Amino acid sequence: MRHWEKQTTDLAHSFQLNGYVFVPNFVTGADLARLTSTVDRYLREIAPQLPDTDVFYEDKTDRTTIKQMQHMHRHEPYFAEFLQGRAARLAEVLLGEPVVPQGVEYFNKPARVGKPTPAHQDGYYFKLLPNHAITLWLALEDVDRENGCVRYVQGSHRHGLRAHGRSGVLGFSQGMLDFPQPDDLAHGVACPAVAGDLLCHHSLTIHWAEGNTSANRTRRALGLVYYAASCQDDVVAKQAYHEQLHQELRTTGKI
Ligand SMILES: O=C(O)CCC(=O)C(=O)O
Repeated sequence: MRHWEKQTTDLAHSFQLNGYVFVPNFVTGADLARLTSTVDRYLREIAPQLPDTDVFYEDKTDRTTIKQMQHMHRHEPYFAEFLQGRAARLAEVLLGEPVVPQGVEYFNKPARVGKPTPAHQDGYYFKLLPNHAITLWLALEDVDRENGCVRYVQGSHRHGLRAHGRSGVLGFSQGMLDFPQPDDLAHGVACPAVAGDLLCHHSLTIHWAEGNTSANRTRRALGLVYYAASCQDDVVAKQAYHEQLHQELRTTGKI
């Protein structure tokens, strides 16, 4: 039995209270070596063939600056298994009910050019009723303030969705419009981690990250998303979002 499996009650309690929880050493040893080598192979062999919808570059003219990849479970069976395995069990423990796995993403901030992640709540993108979902963010290398660790507003999942709008940041098109409020900063927590550590956040938890100001360190992580099985699509919110996007594209002359 792994360390976290002996503490599921404490982890679930902390998650319910704070809206996030830190699970050290979620992947270790040979498992971690296999995970990172699979990510490296994916970057080498699969990323160059991905459609524009599944891979984003910090600088489009420089193929070494991949900042995000989506739907990795569709292109590589290892990630599909990883999504279904013990990470899904942990997601169930934390959400308190069965989950429906959604996908695996890659989040990088290349050295020097990796931009900040705008403050947001994942639930703004997910559009669920109730908004009860989780993202497991797995560090693939050491992350700290210098290379842009994730930051949370502790307890923010208890106060509903806040207003979002266009952020202008590729991969995180929507950011919070009224961030930061004084209370956000008072409850802000930076979460450094080492390779194999896991951060788990609720879909209503406000989070963000600074850019990568380091000279030569990347900031690589995987994101695994799970919806609670009881959630339905929020059809009204989805419709309103599509209309808002359409309106923005019209205003900016893009359509
Ligand atoms: O890696 C980041 O900077 C942000 C990740 C994120 O927004 C998420 O996992 O939901």
